[in-house]
Amino acid sequence: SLILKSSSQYPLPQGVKLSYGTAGFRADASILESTVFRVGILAALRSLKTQSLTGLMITASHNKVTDNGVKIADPSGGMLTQEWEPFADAIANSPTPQHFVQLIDEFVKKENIRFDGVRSAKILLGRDTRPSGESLLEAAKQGVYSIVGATAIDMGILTTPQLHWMVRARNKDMKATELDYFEQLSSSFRFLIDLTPNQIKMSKTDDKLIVDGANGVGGEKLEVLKKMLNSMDIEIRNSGKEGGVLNEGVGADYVQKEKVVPQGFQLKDVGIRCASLDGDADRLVYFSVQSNNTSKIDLVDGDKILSLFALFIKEQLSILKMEGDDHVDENYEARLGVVQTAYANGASTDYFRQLGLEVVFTPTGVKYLHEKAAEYDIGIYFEANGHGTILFSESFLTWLNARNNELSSKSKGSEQQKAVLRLLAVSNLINQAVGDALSGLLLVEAILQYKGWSIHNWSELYHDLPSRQLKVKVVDRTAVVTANAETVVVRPPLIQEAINVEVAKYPQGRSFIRPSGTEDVIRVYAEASIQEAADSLANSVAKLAD
Ligand code: NG1
Ligand code: ZN
Repeated sequence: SLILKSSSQYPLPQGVKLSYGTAGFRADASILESTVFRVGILAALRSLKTQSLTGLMITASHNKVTDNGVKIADPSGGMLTQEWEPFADAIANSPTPQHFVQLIDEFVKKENIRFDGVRSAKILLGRDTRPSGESLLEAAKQGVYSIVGATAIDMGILTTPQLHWMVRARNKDMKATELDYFEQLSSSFRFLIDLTPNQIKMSKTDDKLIVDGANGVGGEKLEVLKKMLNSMDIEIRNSGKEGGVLNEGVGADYVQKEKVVPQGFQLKDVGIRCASLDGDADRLVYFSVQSNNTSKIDLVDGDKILSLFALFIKEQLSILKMEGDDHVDENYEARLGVVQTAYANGASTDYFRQLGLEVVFTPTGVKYLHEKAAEYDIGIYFEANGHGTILFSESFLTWLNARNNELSSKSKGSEQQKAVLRLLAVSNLINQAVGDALSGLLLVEAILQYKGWSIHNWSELYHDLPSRQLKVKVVDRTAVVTANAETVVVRPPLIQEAINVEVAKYPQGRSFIRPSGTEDVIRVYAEASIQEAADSLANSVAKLAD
């Protein structure tokens, strides 16, 4: 068969063992060709099965430049369905072309995938700026083309969220080019800004934003977007054009984990609002340079972005509910939910509960958070590291549109109509497929303007509890099994009891361990009322994990 012939050209290197993990396959780029080729086939099969377009993205996000990775976007624009992950693992590790073809035959039968030519497979391909991306994209195309009748559409260099957005838009028969993406973001942003109360004007220094592009794809895309925003003062550093290395001493992962300034930021930036993207622009954090120690930053992480979004949405919902000349039955009880992981700072969770919001926890990994958030009318999810978005239910959007029409005739320009329009604008601005640093950044900027807030005002919403993250190298990370959204270890036995004993020694102490889904390590997280305590708790728990 065609698959047998072409897969013989992509043999699996010796000793490679890969797992689809939290974010697709990732490894040193030099060993990934056969994997990417096979994922090309997988994306085509997924397209045939769903009779829709799928996506394939080549990126290793915040990992080092010599790494790369590959993942599939489902027709919804979200991550590959979890049901297909075991098959993804099986084909990526299949030792010979013959075995590989056999696996595919069996799966095609089991899933009842038909090759009747009624509708052939279509896959949108994208990659980040890694030098290895070009040849890996070629391998992905070869994979796609080994399925008869399949089409690969090469979109070139994109951010991960752009690719996901395009897959979603195409399957909804909406405009889906890169220009459409920029137009949707910029027009909904300008629309939101136009709805900012007039009395609020920013002071000059609060106007400026400096963005660290992680020397990746995000900086160059933001340059394009910026031209369509006209009114915004954005300076982009580490765009990759100045010769810096991708993710090296720069980017959202570095800034969030190390809590230090990225390369290219210095003393003169004290007091200015700064943001940092990761290598494929699906993570966003904000920060400001500390005036007393210019290597240190005040971090405004994913949890705090979540807080700002939740606060704004909650405000708009309460304006909607205000009593006017409307009937109560026109009110829609929108269910607003906040979704976090165990890595969320405890102070953020307390803050949400004080606001009276419903908070739920899922295991680490966007696929879990996204799924949970989709259960609400408005579901907001974020990982502390800066990956997240806001999801709106179809029924709520339908209601908002109907409400807007009604208010247009009854009380045009009323506060209630403005709130409706703001919520609609947010649903167009914020990426509905996956966390997106560029759309997230524009929403943060719009809300700060709306509230007339500096980054300092925002940061003061609550104070993070001091925390520490460590990783422990182990022989077999799968030996650790967790439950309750990864907050409790169920295996090996007795570890959880020992963790509890340590935690009890510290005021406001909290700690958990879990196997990483992307690295061969056990991650340790600890927080406590002071930094020394968080450090010491993390260290003692790390010893237990070893
Ligand atoms: P793992 O390696 O499973 O902890 C990391 C991040 C996740 C997610 C994935 C995918 C932390 C603690 N973990 O997963 O949140 O972003 O990478 O990139 O930040
Ligand atoms: Zn990323």
